Amino acid sequence: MKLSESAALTLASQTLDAFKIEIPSWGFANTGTRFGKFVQAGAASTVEEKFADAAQVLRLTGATPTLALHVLWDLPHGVNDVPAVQALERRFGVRAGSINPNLFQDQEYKFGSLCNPSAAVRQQALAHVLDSIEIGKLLGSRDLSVWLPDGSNYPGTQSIRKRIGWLEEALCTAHATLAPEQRLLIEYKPFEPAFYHTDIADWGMSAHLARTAGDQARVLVDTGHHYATQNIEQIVAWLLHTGLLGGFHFNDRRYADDDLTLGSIDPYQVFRIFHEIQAATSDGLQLDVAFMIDQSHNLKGKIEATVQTVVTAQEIWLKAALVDRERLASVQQSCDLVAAEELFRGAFWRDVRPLIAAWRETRGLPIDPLAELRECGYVERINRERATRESAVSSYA
Ligand code: LRH
Ligand code: MN
Repeated sequence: MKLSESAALTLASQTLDAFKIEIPSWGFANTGTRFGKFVQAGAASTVEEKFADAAQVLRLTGATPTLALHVLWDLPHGVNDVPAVQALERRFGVRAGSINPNLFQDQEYKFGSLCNPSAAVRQQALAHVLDSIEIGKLLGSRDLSVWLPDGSNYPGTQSIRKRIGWLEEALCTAHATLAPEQRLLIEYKPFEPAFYHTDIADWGMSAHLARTAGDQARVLVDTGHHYATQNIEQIVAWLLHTGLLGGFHFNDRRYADDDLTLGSIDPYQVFRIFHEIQAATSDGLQLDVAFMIDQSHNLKGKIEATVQTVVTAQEIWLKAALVDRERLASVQQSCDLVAAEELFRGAFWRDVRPLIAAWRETRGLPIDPLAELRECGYVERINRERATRESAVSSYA
């Protein structure tokens, strides 16, 4: 049943009012690849500047109330930095979002962090995770998002099964310290920086660890952490079916974990993922899925790339909301393949930008956030203000 324009606008308003996506503090910092970093004068290097930039993105898009924090980059003094972050939350009207421990930059983690054969190193890594959980409690942020670079580079050099045991133990201990409203999100990645085995390499391993850790643990799907041939929306369907889907790190890639801007390479991929979530919701599944962006903006302007990403996510989320799921269910049931595909893809082809512009107008948001960013002079101002100091170039690819 083709929606009337007013019905489409009503649906668009409901859909976009509810759509929130978290932005990463590290998306505003100078980052690069192992081959080099192209420094941007206006890049943020303090947590204060990251909150200021996040406030701009919220002003322009209305969809990003929380900022993901990476502990050693944003709270280098651990819990002692919490009051300063709380002051920034009040000043900039952006709340601290997911708390991400850094288990990948300390020299001790050469052979792993929570999976390291050395009990002392495992203890050190666990202590950092427990600190991060404490920071989350004090900030009232729900998700503790764990990613491990742990693995090995050569066959026979590590006991894969022993490492599984150490990991289960550490995540159970961490889970036991969570506050009732907190969640432990376990992120998987098939390779890099390890190139023979990675301890949490796929959704099945993450799902097992989540089940073993406890009922506040979930799986985090980073869209860049899949082999090119993997069907990510099928993995999402399984995690929805098993109640283990906790959240996403959205980005895009042509080859591997390229951390490019969402929808820049394969916007239809994001549409297929969003459809699985919206279909599960309309089938009555109670979902609690955190949408987060995890990108590194090495060449694009960092705030521009973040605004572009949020706008693209809003567009694709609304396209997925416009799928006539009732009709789709019936042509799927009757195996009318072409009718199903045309209906499904038809929603993706639909240009929803006029609908979103109308919604922004009703919400007092800039009709064209990217144009407003260019006109408001914020980027020019921070380029001037931040150019004076030696800009920190954090070493993360
Ligand atoms: C690892 C990862 C992880 C973050 C890091 C910034 O590739 O996706 O989520 O800790 O990027
Ligand atoms: Mn990630």
